[in-house]
Amino acid sequence: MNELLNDFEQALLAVDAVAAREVFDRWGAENVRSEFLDQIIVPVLDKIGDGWAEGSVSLAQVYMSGRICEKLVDAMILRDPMPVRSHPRIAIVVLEDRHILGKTIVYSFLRSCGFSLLDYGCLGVDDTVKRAIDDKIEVLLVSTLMLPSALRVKDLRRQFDARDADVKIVVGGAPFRFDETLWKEVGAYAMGRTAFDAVSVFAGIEGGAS
Ligand code: B12
Repeated sequence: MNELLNDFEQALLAVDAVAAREVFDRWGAENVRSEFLDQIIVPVLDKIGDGWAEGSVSLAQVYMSGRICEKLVDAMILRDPMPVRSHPRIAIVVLEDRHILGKTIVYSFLRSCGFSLLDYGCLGVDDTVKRAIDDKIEVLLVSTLMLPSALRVKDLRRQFDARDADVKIVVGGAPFRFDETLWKEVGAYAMGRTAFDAVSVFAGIEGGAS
């Protein structure tokens, strides 16, 4: 496991997409392929992000690491989608942020599990509120990677409440993984650490949990 993590990190830092793919294939020979996301991609990108914050990794390396992972995720997730199932009206957005990889993974993963959802891309608070109300969204998945963006979820909640819009906000992304209570502070309905968590949140909503 450590060897795979290390080899994947070295492949990303060297901007070597072929070597990154080779690590993914090695993983897939013995493990559940979709677990590559949370077991390898997320921790390695976290580490690369820390390296950037400390000054040992360049922004270009961070950027290219994200691009290589995006391509890998696209290739692995959308292969065998399940039939569409019935569920609340769902949309996903990257709020006040440009870090799209987590959103892309959650979106693709949910679609591959048979959920049909709208993808709003990257939007600010006002546009998100307008679109969610126009589309009669019942569950809004919000991905943020920067703390200031995560804190804007409070404004989102306030604006929905001011319009009497019963939209359940489910949050995810690094700030919520780093601070386990932040989702409550910003008024979210729930938080997911991984793409898989979103599915259990929906199960709770359909089962009447609140
Ligand atoms: C790649 C990256 C970039 C890339 C983004 C490429 C892209 N197309 O997305 C680039 C180079 C462009 C970039 C730019 C910047 N970045 Co940056 N970046 C990262 C890095 C290294 C990895 C992020 C990532 O893609 N992770 C992999 C994905 C798959 O993980 P994830 O998003 O967490 O998603 C998983 C879960 O969280 C969950 N999930 C995510 N969303 C949701 C939503 C729901 C509903 C659910 C259920 C689950 C869920 O599911 C996913 C899969 O399991 C992080 C480090 C980190 N620790 O996160 C820094 C990081 C987020 N960046 C940071 C910063 C500061 C910046 C810049 C401001 C740098 C600059 N000075 O320009 C800009 C800002 C861009 C902007 N306006 O948004 C900081 C944020 C610090 C903070 N506290 O706010 C971090 C934490 C780095 C650091 N250690 O300082 N960045």
